[in-house]
Formats: sequence, C-alpha cells, structure tokens
Amino acid sequence: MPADFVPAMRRALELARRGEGLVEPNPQVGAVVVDGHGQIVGEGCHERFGGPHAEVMALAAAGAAARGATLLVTLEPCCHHGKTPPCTDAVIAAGISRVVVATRDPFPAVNGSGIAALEAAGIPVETGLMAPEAERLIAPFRTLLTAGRPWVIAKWAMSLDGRIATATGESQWISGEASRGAVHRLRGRMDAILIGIGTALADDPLLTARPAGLRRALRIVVDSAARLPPTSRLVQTAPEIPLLVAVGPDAPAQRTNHLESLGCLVWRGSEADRGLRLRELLHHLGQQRLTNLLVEGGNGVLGSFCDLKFVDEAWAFVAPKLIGGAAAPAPLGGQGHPRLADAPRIAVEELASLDGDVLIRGTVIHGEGRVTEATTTS
Ligand code: AOF
Ligand code: ZN
Repeated sequence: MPADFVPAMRRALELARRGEGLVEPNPQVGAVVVDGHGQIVGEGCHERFGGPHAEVMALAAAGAAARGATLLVTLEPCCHHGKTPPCTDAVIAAGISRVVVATRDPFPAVNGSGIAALEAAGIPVETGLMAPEAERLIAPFRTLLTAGRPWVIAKWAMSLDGRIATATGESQWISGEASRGAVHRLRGRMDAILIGIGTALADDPLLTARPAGLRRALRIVVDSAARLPPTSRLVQTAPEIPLLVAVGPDAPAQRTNHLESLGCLVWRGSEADRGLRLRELLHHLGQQRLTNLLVEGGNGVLGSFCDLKFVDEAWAFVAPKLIGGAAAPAPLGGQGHPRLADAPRIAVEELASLDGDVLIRGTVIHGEGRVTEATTTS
C-alpha cells in the first residue's frame, strides 16, 4: 500500500473524532477523497446519529472530483439499508476508482460484505491502513456489538501515594479544579455514569456534567438493599434527570416502590451474587444500546469491575499530595490480583498535566496486548 496515503487516513481519523458524543451507538467514521495528485478534494464524517455516513459527506464535498479518485475511509463502507442507503452504492455511483479502508465493520450486516460489494463492482479495495488507530476509535462500538455491554471507563482521583480519601473519609477535593473540569467534560459525552451506594451516601453527588455536554448520561447507583435516601440530591433530581437504582433480588419492595414513586427507575437484578449481578446490569445497559459507561467509584465498585475484567479504559488523576495512613483507601478494592503476573496493564494513551495534577489515561490490557505510545500534553 502506498505510504503516501497515511496523512490522508490520519486526516480521516481526525475527522471521525468530531462525531464523539454525537454518533453513539453508531461508530465514529471519517472519510477523505484524494485525487490523482494526492490532493484531498473532499472530506467528511459521520456527524450525528441517524445522519448521513462519512463517505456520503466526503463524496458530496468532492462533487465531480470524485470521479476516478481514491476514497479513504476509517471503517468499511456499509452495504445495508439502515437509517440511510448503502454507502457502497454511493461510492460506485460517484465513480471512485479505488477504496482504502482502515478496518472492517464488525456490524453483522456489513462485516466484509461492504468490501465484497465494492470489489464485485470492479473497485479495488485495500484494507488495514492505520488499522490499530481505527480499531481504537471504534472500540466502544465493537464492545457493545460483540460483548453486548457498554465500554467501561473507570475514573478516580488520588494522591501521589495512591489514596482516594483520608483515613477519616475526607475526599473533597483531592484533585484540582482543572482535573474536575476534565471529568465534567468526560461526563458530558457518556451514556451512563455509575457509582456505588457507599459513595452516594458519603458524597451526596449529582453525577451531572456541568456545564452540560453533548449527551445527558443516565445516572446509576449500585444499591443492593435500596438504601439510597429519598432526600439525596440524586433522588430529588430524578424526575428531571434519569436515575436508575440497581438493586438486588432481596431489596425491600417498600423501599423500591417509594423510590419509584419519587421518579427513580429501579432495576432489580436476579443474581444473588454481586459480581454476576454487575454482569447482568451491564448486559441490561447493553440491551439499551448504551455505548459508554463511566464508573466513578467508590473503591468497592471499581474493584469489582476490575476483578471481573470489565474495565476497558482508566482515567487516573494523580494529585501532588501525600495523604498516608494505613486506613486511607486506594482506588481499587475488591479481590485484586494476588499474582503480579495477572495484574492488567495500562496502554497509556495520554499523559496530561492539569494545573499540577497529572492525568494518566489509557486502555486496560488483560494478558498479552499491544502497548501504544503515549502522547504528552501540558
Ligand atoms: C459507514 N459509514 O459513516 C458509518 C457506518 O443506522 P445507520 O444507517 O446510520 O447505520 C448504522 C450502521 O452503519 C452502524 O451500525 C455501522 O455498522 C455502520 N456505520 N458505516 O459506511 C459511516 N457511521
Ligand atoms: Zn454507510
């Protein structure tokens, strides 16, 4: 594959990211049309759920210049009638002479058939240019499709010595304002935000994005015995901002009924085991096609998610403070990994300096996996 297509594919990936928070549960997709001189003559992306696909936008921008040109697209063009007609038909009609695809669409109705349809029409297709980057871009989409659950982002703020609170339970605030601003921006593109009942009781949080973001997340409290107080800010705001209380099979009906009467959604898991119930909850969220779930703590819930290998991405805000104290909690409770060899690693994707705090963000690798290079910003 000619190496000179790399900048154009990088551009397509950059365009795709414009759809972040706007296209889910669809994948983020970008496309560019390149003429015989290597010039970009049209570009586009999937801008919003239900809207035109990236190829259609790029072809429209290129107009007549698309004839005989090369189309670069971060995801295999679709060949099915969804909310929009097949992109393969648009590519063929535009007279594109060659297609370069970064990665295949895992969606069962496409998954190789889009490439086959183009080839059947006599258009050569090359696949795999910048595939790791394109795969990373659609990782939440792939997780939802193949695992049937949302992509899980674990977030915590800790001191340099790894404490998320003091021994007496004080935690507001460990990280600075800039870090907290980054969390609000992250919240603003989530489909759901989850905490455990311990954190709900201790912090009385709202779990909203302030200022509001591109989407409004469903707020979820994992609360086996339905102990969430009706006077909590979460319950008080439930009529306006959806709140799901995820309870266990034995939660008293009197309490769940009361929560429902106050506007909460109650989901009653059938599994007695907490871990199995978390899995059940994740699949319930997957059935509603929620793509991104942010888990904000406390350490019991974060530890359980990690033990069950449900954490896909981690955002650790490290504040230059020393809290100390044997009783001061660490971010992850649960069972943990007794053997160091079994401990998942983080493929660090971002190291950012936020007014003195350090954000370490990356994807979680279970077993052997590829570790990408971090980008450093400040
Ligand atoms: C493409 N280009 O830009 C995107 C694709 O409901 P629809 O019609 O929007 O179709 C959604 C499906 O199409 C989605 O599940 C994925 O397989 C594919 N997305 N395909 O050719 C695009 N966004
Ligand atoms: Zn399409």
